Amino acid sequence: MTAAPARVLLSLMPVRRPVVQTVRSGTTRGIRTGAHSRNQPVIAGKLVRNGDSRKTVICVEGNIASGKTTCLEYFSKTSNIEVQTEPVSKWRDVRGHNPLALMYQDPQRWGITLQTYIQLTMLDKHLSATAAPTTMMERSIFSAKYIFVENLLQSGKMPEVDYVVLSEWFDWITTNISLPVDLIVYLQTSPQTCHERLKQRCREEEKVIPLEYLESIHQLYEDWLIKGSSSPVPAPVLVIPADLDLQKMLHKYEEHREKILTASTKKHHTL
Ligand code: TTP
Ligand code: MG
Repeated sequence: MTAAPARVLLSLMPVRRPVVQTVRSGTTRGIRTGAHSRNQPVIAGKLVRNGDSRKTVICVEGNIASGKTTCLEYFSKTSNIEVQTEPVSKWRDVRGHNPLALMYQDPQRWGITLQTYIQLTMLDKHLSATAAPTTMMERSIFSAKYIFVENLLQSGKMPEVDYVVLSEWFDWITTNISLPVDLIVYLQTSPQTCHERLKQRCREEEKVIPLEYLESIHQLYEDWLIKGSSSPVPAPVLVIPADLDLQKMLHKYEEHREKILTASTKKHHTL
């Protein structure tokens, strides 16, 4: 019997119980919803990844160019941690199209296209199986929605109908699929620092980003993770000030290593 790829297997079961159900390998047959299976009792619970004992998930959050990838690269050298970098290359090239560039050119028209795809790729990252007991990921499905989609709406760059459709998808996903996060590491920067770093790294699509855009994203992050005044926070938050230069940041990560590793092994939080 060939081993089933865990990343595509989902089964409907109460969250955090051991998996007892056999699921066919490599197909979407593993995905069952009580609502659609006439002969099965409807089980209260969420879809969870199959065959995978509960692993620790840490999400690294922060403004554009706040240093998330550098932070992940640093922790990738720690045994027991597996790092999932953001699928930004996919957002720049999906079957030859570049929805990221299109969104920056015309957010009204292409915001929903980009954000729908980002939501899918983030869901995929949350559900991807990793060998290590701890996974560290760049951002999450939550910040894509609570920060970027919200920003498009609030700045008048997303038609309300697009926002509503994206929200319906997001609500369905988070209601029906278990996406546990154990710790959020928030790299807190000033928008000015991010603007400087952005100019230095010179990603073609991002040349049009003004300081005001980074200020809006910053404000939304602060409301979400510091004030707790906007959307639900799915896990405890560890704030790391991240305006310092690279070498000092690496020291900071070292200082926080134990805190990150121990905090993430405490109580599990499921949204
Ligand atoms: P980031 O997710 O901030 O990734 P980064 O690599 O720029 O950050 P860091 O330097 O800290 O590693 O953004 C990638 C690009 O995608 C950026 O142009 C913002 C854009 N984006 C959206 O437009 N919508 C979204 O929902 C997300 C998550 C990103
Ligand atoms: Mg990055």
